[in-house]
Amino acid sequence: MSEVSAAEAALATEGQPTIFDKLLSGDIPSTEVHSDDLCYAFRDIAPQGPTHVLVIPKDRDGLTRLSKAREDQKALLGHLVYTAGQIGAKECPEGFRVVVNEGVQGAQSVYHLHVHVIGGRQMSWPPG
Ligand code: D5M
Repeated sequence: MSEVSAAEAALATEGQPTIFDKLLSGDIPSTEVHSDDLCYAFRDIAPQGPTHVLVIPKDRDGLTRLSKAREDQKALLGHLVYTAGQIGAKECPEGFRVVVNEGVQGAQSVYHLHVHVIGGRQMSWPPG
């Protein structure tokens, strides 16, 4: 398992195309978990648990990070979280965690909003 360091998070560039664009276009491979009109879910390349899935909007449309969400994107946000819950319920019936990392101190490294679904092991609190 790897960690996103503060330095890596600080280096991530907001507003530029991200690796998730290449993943959505199929230029780089990913392991699909779910796909619909609005979102794509795939397995994280550096899993933090037996299940680690990322749910992303297919159209980033300025949604680089949670704090940049517009009022007209509320339904999309709901859909992303709903989908995360459905995936978690299916793969991790004993429980799971849903996380959105935000900005440098939140250790965000990819500026295309994504919802992490992590589970399959016992979690602790608080997070690091
Ligand atoms: O999380 C960004 C996440 O994106 C991190 O957990 C690794 C994951 N990642 C990065 N590149 C890939 C590819 N190519 N496939 C699958 N997963 C990937 P953050 O919340 O921004 O720190």
